[in-house]
Amino acid sequence: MSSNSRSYDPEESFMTDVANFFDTAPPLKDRSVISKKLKEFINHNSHTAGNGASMRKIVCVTSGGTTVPLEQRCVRYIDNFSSGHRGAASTEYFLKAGYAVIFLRRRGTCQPYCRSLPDDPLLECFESTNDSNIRVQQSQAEAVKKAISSHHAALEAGVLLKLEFTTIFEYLQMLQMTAVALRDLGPRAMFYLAAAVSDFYVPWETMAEHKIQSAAGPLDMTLAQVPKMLSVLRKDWAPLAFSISFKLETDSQILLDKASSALSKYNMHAVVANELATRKEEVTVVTLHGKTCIRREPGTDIENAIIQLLAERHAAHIQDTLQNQAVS
Ligand code: 9Z3
Repeated sequence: MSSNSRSYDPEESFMTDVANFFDTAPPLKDRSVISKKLKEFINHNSHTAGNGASMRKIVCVTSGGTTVPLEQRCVRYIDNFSSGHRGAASTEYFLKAGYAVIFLRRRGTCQPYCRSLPDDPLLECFESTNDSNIRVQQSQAEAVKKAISSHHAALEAGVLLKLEFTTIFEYLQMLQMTAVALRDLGPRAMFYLAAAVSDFYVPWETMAEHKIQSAAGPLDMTLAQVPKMLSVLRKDWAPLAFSISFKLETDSQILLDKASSALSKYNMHAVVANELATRKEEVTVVTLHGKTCIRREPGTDIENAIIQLLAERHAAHIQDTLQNQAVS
């Protein structure tokens, strides 16, 4: 073996894939605007409440599915299923629990406080009057009032920041920006990663520029693997933050094993395991201390109990981290 030949290092190869992903991704169009919003939001919520362990906690909730474009001037894309209900409902319960929330959602998916409104609120909540004015339909008045006042209250208090993505490229760049911006918060930051993130993608430089032509025959394409950024989040972007990922399966036989392996492989603090068909009724929260099954109680959302449990675990994480820092 020559003196400069090097053996394969999987960690180094992974970090090269991560760097390649970001280097070749199309840059975010409004990066400086997002960066400014994040800075102001974090600054505002770092100075408003308490000190030490009692200071305001900030959670980044991701929500909705990422797309994988097949063409640079995108006509077709692959999508990941997620209505955004989990993220939107969780955001409401986090706000209720006193958290400030960075809500990173797929454009067009469910938003906090809109869950009780009809699918098309503009067309279904309003009606025109005889004198050509517009008014809220009586049957929707309570729901509309509640949605508007809760939403405005959160924005006015500066405890809700909404950011939007569509593609896997936008999502991962925005997650990285958010994580790095939250790093100084240490254990007070939480990541609640409910977005359904693509596992495979077409690297930008190998992607067709124009619409792929059907006259060329059947489409045969190889998708590259998206580097799993969960471990980078834990190791580099925000190592002290309390990080929760979600594991979605359609086969209940493999769900809990896959969740446990995600917990250790990506060094998560908790993995919320859910099955597609029953996700609104039952989840299992997997941590190093064991598995907790949560079922929806009648008259409430399952997210109510999920956030209660995670907020308790997060408080313990903050205490532990601060104690360790004081000792060392
Ligand atoms: C989830 O498992 C979410 O709970 C759902 C929520 C997407 C099922 P809805 O938005 O559904 O309320 O309709 N999210 C994570 C899905 C995911 O892609 N997880 C990856 C995986 O399972 C890990 S990052 O491999």
